Amino acid sequence: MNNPSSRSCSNMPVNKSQQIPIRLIIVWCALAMAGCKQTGNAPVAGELVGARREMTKDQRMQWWRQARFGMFIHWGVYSAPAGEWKGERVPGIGEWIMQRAKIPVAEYEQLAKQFNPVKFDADEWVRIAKDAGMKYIVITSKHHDGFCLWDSKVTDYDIMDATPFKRDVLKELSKAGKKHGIKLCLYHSIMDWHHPDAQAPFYPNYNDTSRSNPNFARYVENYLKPQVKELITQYGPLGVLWFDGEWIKDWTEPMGKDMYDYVRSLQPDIIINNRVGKGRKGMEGLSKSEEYAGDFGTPEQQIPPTGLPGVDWETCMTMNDTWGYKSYDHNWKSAEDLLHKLADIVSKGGNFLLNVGPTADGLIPEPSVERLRAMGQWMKVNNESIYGTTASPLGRLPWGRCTAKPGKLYLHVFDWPTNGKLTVPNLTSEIKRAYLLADKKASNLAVSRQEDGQVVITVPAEAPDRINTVVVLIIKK
Ligand code: FHN
Repeated sequence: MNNPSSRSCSNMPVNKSQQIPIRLIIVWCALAMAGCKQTGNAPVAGELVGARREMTKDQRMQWWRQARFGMFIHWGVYSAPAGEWKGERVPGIGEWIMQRAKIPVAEYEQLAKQFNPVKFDADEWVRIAKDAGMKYIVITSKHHDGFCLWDSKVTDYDIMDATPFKRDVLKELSKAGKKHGIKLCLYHSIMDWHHPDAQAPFYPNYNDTSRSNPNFARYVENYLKPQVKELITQYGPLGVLWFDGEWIKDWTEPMGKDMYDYVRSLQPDIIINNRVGKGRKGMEGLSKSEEYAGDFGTPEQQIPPTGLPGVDWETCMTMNDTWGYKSYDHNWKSAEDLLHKLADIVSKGGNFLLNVGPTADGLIPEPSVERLRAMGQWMKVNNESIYGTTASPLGRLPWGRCTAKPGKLYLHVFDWPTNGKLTVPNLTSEIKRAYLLADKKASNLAVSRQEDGQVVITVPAEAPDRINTVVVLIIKK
């Protein structure tokens, strides 16, 4: 009597000829996947990976280019001292307090013992991002101080083993993201001030870029890569892996390329920023050339002066002057300024990654929530002029910015014409129709072309939205 399980586990009548092909396909898939994993080589666009064809870069970047707006979250044990050490205010960005206050590893580790964010609510954070009109979240899984916000098997210096909180924050955010349709992305620091094979021995100057650690390769193979694998395989699929801290002496472009391929072999459709390698031109953030590893450029705290046709880039920016929470940093940008920056960035073909620095008890500071709420109100009415748009074809505009879609232009008017005449320079296309995006009836606005070729649109005397009113132009393709 045959043993059913050995022949066909489903007990369905299966004829001999049918059995072989199915098994063969399964074995072949496994081999192909293993081959890919073993080589750690990034799959090539169009290549068959297991049973599916590899995505082109355009296909991989599609959701990201559509999204345009995301939330950056800097959170960790540095949120507890909140910019003060031993009663002294420590200048500079809050997440660098270990370096700025020259705190020895053993002393800094004690912070984990007091990190207990009982007010942390993953759903609440994801909802705040979603209601602001953001489509993805990039959270610091591990920043330069080495503390890990997930249950890592390669260290006890994490939220499960080193804190009284003992909840896997990344697991909860991953779940909430799936529930609310917000893509989870992870920031991960290559530089590590806590690990003995990385920069810990450089104390008191952990960020000493002239020094090298002879055991750094061991850190990469036995710690950095295994943790990256944990993050992708246990909290994925991720949208983006957002590397940082690549400026250290021991990190090289070949290591960056190897890491890029390794990560893509674990999740072929993932997107990886250009800080995986050494291509970044400082805070300007764009890559020196296409040779360098990474899928998009990362300007920091600045916006490129012009559009960059064919280049994927994302400006990351703070709402005040720090990424990690500082209790006394109240230098908040206004919601108006942030909305103008969003339109400016998208009008140049970029994404905007706007930061929040939650408190040690797990709350996003109220001034940040207020500004995100205001941005959300504008996005509710005007998101068509942001999502999936491309850079302006009109160059500089005196009263605002412009974003584009095939056959459509979105004029973002910051300075409303008091005479009710909006003049649009450099627009040669034939205009079919013009209307206010906020006007549900989309009533026609009068359009004329002056002798000097400039287009004039007659608009209401009052701006429907004093921060940014969008006028839509339907143009001949
Ligand atoms: O050193 C970090 C800093 O703490 C912060 O994380 C920013 C965010 O992009 N990146 C580095 C500075 O370039």
